[in-house]
Amino acid sequence: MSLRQLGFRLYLVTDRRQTKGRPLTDVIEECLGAGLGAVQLREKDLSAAELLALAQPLREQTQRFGARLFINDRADVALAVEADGVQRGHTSLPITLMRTVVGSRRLIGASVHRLEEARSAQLDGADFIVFGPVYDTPSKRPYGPPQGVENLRRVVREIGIPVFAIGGITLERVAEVKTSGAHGVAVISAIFAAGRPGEATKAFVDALGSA
Ligand code: TZP
Repeated sequence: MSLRQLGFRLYLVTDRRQTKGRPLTDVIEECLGAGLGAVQLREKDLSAAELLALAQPLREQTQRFGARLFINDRADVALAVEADGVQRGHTSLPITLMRTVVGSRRLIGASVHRLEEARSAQLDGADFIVFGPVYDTPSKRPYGPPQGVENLRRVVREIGIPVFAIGGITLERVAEVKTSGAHGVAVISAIFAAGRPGEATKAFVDALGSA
């Protein structure tokens, strides 16, 4: 998987509780219209059937805009909706077995918190890494202190596959994140909690540059 093939630098991770009462699909539609290149459906409390009910419209929307769709953890749901890939977390199937399930045509993103985990994910065949939390973010305090930009820089230096920074990413921090050489950023609240998610998306896309 070359950097060119991945095709996105902004990776929007869903949290349907942060949409200010709007349907998730409305917010996603607005963001896709503003140039969003990839969405990860991450609603960990939902059953497979409930996830499927959200994933189906997201598949239709992302396809219409030529954007990628990833499903967090659930390789079965990813296959069911013909998503572009799956995002692996710490309690997911091991990457090698996930690959057996999703095949070589779908992408596997690996969420990691440390350099050693990033190394193993790459060895096991992940297509890209999501590393964090880089900055302090209320939703991730259970994972301990933020990793910081220096650790992000180390991961980027050692890892050949694209690295996305996650955790407390704001528009103002994009310039600092870019100094690490990270391929892109993964974001929840900076877009979902924005007054106008579409405008926030456009600002991120412009700041990140073309994929
Ligand atoms: N993984 C590491 S930090 C995080 C996840 C899912 C939450 C990121 O949320 P925000 O609002 O973009 O800081």
